[in-house]
Order: sequence, then C-alpha cells, then structure tokens
Amino acid sequence: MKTPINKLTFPELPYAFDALEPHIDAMTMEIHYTRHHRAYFDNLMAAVKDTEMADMSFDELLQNISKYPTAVRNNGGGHFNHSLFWKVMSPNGGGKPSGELAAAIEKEFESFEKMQEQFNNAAKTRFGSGWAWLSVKADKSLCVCSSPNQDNPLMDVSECKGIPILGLDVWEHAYYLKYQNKRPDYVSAFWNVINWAEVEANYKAAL
Ligand code: MN3
Repeated sequence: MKTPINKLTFPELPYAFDALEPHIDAMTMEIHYTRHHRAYFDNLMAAVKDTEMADMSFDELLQNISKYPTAVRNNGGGHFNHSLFWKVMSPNGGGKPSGELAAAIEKEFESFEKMQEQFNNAAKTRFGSGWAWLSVKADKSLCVCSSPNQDNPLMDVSECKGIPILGLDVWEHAYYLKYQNKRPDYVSAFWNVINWAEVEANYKAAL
C-alpha cells in the first residue's frame, strides 16, 4: 500500500460476521475484526501521530521497520496482516487456484497439494502466536513460511522476505472459541474459505 499512513482508513469487512460459518464462527469473526484488528489500527495511528512516520507510505514503513519503535512494528504489522487476511477469505471460497497462480504453484511446489502441505506445516509448527504465508520473492518465485507475532514477509526483519499474497492468522484469538487447542483443525478449515481470485490478484500485483 502506497497510501501515507495518516491517510489509512479502517477497512470494511467484506462479508457478515457469520458468513464464514461453520469454518470460522461468527463470534470469533466479530471479536477479531471489531476489537483485535481495531486495536492494532488505532494503536498504529497513535504511534505515528506527529512523527515523520505519519507521511510515509505504509509499504515503505514496513520495509524499513527495524528503524522504528516496537509498537509500530507490532501494530503496523497487525493492521497490514488483518487487512490482507479478511480479503483472502470469502463465503464462496475454497477449491483451488487457477490460471497464472496455479501454474506458478505447480512450478515451485510440483503440485497444489504439496504447497498446501508446506503451508499447513508452517501454520501448525509456528510456536506461540504468528502467521503462515504464501509470498512472492524478489526473483518472482513463490515461497511458504511463517512469522512470529505480527511480523510479515514485507518487513526487513523477516527471515523470509517477499510480498505476501495469502496469509493465515494462527494466534489463538483467531480460533480458540471454536477450536480451542486444536489449531490443526482450524488450519484445515481455512482451505474451505480461501478466496483464490483475490490471491491470484495479489499474485499478479506482486509481479
Ligand atoms: Mn488476529
């Protein structure tokens, strides 16, 4: 996002709280969007107010995040990550990608199923709170990884740099009400709501 940070707005949720049932329950969606994401957004705005960061583009800030306060890293990451997360899900989601994205996945991972296996593994084995990602690297190839806390592959501190095109929130707040400690069940359910048209649009934009 090239938008200056002080011009960012809190995004609309593109569907109703109960739209992703039964895979993601309505109460989790409501709390996650209206409280967790809202808090990251409000805290980001408060952290950049009256600083040089306010006029920077959001992408530029994330790409240079090591120079800025931890509150900006955590809340800026939180805002970016959740904004992406809501959009890569849809009540009409699921299935498999098509077109250029499908071809790129087969080229990199051999098959959709092998990419899925790597992604599931990244999501399940991230210890504590974090995210799993499918990203486009600088050489335009795809990669799967996970990150701690609210970090993401755009950040200069990331161990797996790239432009994220698909992300899964594996913080307990994303699944605990419905799945309790069974993170693998939540990770499996995610595939039923992925909006592949959006992920493919993200892929094309990243090239
Ligand atoms: Mn979250």
